[in-house]
Amino acid sequence: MWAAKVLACRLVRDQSKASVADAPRRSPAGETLEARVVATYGRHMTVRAADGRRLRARPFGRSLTVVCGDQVRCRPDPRHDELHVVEVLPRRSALYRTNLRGRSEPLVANLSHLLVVLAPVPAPDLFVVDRYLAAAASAHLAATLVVNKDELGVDDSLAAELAAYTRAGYTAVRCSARTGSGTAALLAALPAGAMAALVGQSGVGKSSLVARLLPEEQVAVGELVRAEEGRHTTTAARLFDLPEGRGLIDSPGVRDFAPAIDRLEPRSLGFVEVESLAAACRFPDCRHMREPGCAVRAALDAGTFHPRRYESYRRLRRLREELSAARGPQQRRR
Ligand SMILES: Nc1nc2c(ncn2[C@@H]2O[C@H](COP(=O)(O)OP(=O)(O)O)[C@@H](O)[C@H]2O)c(=O)[nH]1
Ligand SMILES: [Mg+2]
Ligand SMILES: [Zn+2]
Repeated sequence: MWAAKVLACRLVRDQSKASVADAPRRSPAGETLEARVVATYGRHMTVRAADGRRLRARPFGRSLTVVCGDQVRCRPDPRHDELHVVEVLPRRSALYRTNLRGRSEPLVANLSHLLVVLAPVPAPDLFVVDRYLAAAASAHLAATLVVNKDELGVDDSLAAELAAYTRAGYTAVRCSARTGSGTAALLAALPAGAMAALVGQSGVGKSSLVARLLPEEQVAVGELVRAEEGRHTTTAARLFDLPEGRGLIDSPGVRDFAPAIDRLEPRSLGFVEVESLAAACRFPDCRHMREPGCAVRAALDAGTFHPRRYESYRRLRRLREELSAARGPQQRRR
């Protein structure tokens, strides 16, 4: 206990020493090195040092949350053949969600782009798509819709939904990891230096797209590899290098996604249509639910705002209120 305290003090001292803006990447005194997290497996991870070495690491202490894309400071753990992550450097951006305990947590960090993947099968849950788009807009990430498995055909109702996204200003890239069609357009959607994450429901083909773009990489696709990996080593997220300094993060499939409510843009919740309409609402704090003189409701009545997108906005507004109410008593207790 006492030893742990002393060690903690020493780490803090070393960290403060190392946080000088132009400190060398490897400081002999503290023996720390800066690295980027390129894969996470539960609490374990792989980091890549500045010289390109890939090393195993794990966070030092329970309170440190480290995600794929993070830039971290590490020190060797002499007892194990791995590094201790002692500090997460400030994130330029991150995708945050509300976890099952109702808390906000980052999923991936230092992104510029979010690629929200959907497919004709499994049947798309567009409310999940909308919540990813809302989180992206609120975090100032560029978002692109990726419609995979295009060779299976897009039915009229999905085509109508895609048209609504396009009218709202989103780009939808149609592609197929199976045939390779459209994958060049997908790459072209990412400018040089972009850091993108593939997100979306399980089974839409995120890992298959990575495998198609980077055929030489070992990418876990579908159930087969998941079983092979076993329960304890399931990859949470993995960063792949693309040409022109671009990066692509494959994240695990999810059934649902709730954005971090405290990070949503308060006026529009990250709905781009609402953002452009809200300036014309009578009240500056209009929630666009039942308020008089609401420009969002007016656009809905006039048929210029897609009803399903508005329904999605309303559900997220309610979810945000429910989650804030649930958080209330906790905060009072502190
Ligand atoms: N027909 C078709 N199937 C695909 C395509 N891309 C992926 N799949 C299949 O969809 C399933 C899930 O793919 P996976 O990449 O693991 O999805 P992830 O959960 O989003 O990473 C696998 O059986 C793939 O073979 C595609 O373009 N067309
Ligand atoms: Mg996958
Ligand atoms: Zn309004």
